[in-house]
Amino acid sequence: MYPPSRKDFISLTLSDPHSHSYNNGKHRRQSCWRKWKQLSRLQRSLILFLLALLLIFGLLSYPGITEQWRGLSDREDWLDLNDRELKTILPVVKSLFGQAAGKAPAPVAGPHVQPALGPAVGPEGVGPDTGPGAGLDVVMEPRGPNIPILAKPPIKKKSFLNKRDPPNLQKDGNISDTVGGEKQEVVQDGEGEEEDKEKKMISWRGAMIEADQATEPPPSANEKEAEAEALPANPANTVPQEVSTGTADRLEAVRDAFRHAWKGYKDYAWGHDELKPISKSFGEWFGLGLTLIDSLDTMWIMGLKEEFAEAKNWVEKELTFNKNVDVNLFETTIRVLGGLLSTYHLTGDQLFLEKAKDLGSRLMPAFKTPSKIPFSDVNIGKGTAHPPRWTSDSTLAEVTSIQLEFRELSRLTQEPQYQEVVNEVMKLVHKLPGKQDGLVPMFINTNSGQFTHKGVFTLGARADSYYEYLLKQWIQGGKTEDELLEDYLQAIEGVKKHLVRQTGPSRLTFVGELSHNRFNPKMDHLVCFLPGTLALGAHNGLPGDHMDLAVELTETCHQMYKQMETGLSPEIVHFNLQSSDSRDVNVKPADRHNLLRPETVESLFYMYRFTKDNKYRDWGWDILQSFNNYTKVPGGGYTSINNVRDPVNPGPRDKMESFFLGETLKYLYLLFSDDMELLSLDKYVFNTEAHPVPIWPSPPK
Ligand code: DMJ
Repeated sequence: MYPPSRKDFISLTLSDPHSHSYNNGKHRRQSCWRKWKQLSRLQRSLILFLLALLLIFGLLSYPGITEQWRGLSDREDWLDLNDRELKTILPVVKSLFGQAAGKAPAPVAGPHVQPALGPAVGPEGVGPDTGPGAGLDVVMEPRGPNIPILAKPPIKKKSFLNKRDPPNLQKDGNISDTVGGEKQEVVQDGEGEEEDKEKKMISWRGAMIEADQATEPPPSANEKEAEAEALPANPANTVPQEVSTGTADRLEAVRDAFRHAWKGYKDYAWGHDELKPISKSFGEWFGLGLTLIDSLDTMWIMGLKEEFAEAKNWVEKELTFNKNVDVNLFETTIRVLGGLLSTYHLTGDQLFLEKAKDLGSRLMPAFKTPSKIPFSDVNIGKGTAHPPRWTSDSTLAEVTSIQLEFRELSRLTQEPQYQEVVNEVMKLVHKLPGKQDGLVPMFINTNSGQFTHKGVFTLGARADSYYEYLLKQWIQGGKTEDELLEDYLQAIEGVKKHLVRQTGPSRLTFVGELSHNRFNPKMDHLVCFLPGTLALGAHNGLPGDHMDLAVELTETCHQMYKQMETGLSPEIVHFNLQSSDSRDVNVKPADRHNLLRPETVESLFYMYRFTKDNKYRDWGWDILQSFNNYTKVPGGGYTSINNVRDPVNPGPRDKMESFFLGETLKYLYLLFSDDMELLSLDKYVFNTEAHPVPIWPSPPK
């Protein structure tokens, strides 16, 4: 080898037809240098100019630098305003452990022995008070020795299986702010500046799929025509507003909405993942009957016996996990495993537990990684797992929001391996460097176990349910797992310090994002889970100012609906920090869609349960009316829409997400129910897909 003799040259590769045999680095560089010297001054200037241009483009595509250039000036003022020392948290932690928990710290060593299950839930006096196993106290028998199936995972190089396409990141969506060097939005407004382009992406919990990745063909011309007819063109043509607002009427209105959604699913998508209500067809994601399973416990709670019986029959006869299909670990866990476990708890029917066990064991290969941070995808038929094709990273929220379900599975089956693998993830994340005052980056590498894409913090897509599950695991486990509480309290302090701000015009409190120390007043609708979680924490003895923040954020989430022409929130809003401007909320054209998401009604449910303030019910009622007015499809089903600002043409997207039945309608029903014992928040904790699992009974002292 010839070490280069000098380093102060520009290395250019100029094609030289006579230099094929050249493979010596030093000679090649010297030759380049000679060529360079031989170029005319004009030629050299031209090349240097081009290189400079390339460099500038390269720098501009790096978000942190871009933001500095754009010169966001308001960040520092705000940081000063909200600055709090972490040390203020620690006494809280201490006092909490002394008072609220009232116990010496004790890590969860294994599953609790007996689930103390109450009788099956009967809703509002109309529900299935008798059903398979209703009223039974289910006692699980120990299943023999607890042998973890995960010994030391083999250290092997990551393999990319070509099962999923690379991401097509949405320019103005959530992920693109950090991935692939896309520019981050740092200025407000911009509404009307961008073209209102047809979006090809559908966002779910931060991951993106192309609309045309679905298995069915794109809509034909006829289908498009049908689409135009299917949705009412303006509110005058819509279903008349409910005039009565009594509790019973509201409950019945939610049941009606569910029945209507279910009718579409049953008629056109039975046993498939999602209904496409406009084209009267279906979409397949994992081929597991997602909507059907997500809906089971909602039907039970609403007392829809007939519908439940039909669905149960499908689970019994048709549902199989023994199929060669790649599923997303997180989505399958929260929707399918969570749905089966909660239905088991509500009904006591062993069928659902057996299915849950089968699925849980098939998801376990995801954890066989060098770092023990699970892969995003598992083939439940083959028992293989892999990351997405484009990266060996997993999304942080995805690997830290499967714990409630796996832990519960261990408790029910007396098989500790499920709990062990997910607890290990939490332990690793707990001590990982790269957090900022408890806030976590959005990605984690499955090989190294380290955070990647550091410096970007959000409570929205890709990070949200990490925070939710810190608190909920702590509650599930009987408030004994100190590290979870510590991480949660620290994170909420981090949120207050770095992400919470108020709008200029009306002083609306919101949660923005932080990218390399630059504040971005952007908030995903997904963040609207936070007020409910904060309220749940305060209800469980956490600081009172968490509840104050919850009240303010709930108002903001309500405004995200109220200020839109359809009364429905967009996917993402940008808040106005300037007091001179009269608008609080701006929406970019690419963010105007509504996917029938649940987060705001979820928080309304928690807020009503803890305050009994009727305004939360009224806000929920308004939202239900808006769903009926702008997303209800005649003939059956509801659809996500493209434009919440255009009541004349909201732009149906032809997709009913399973969480509309699993979460949105369930939370609305619970919001309007006067029965506080219907899934009492002192007995159950809801997973991030609204499937309730029991809070574990305290171990015997
Ligand atoms: C649901 O799948 C879950 O609520 C998840 O936590 C977030 N995304 C959707 C609903 O918006």
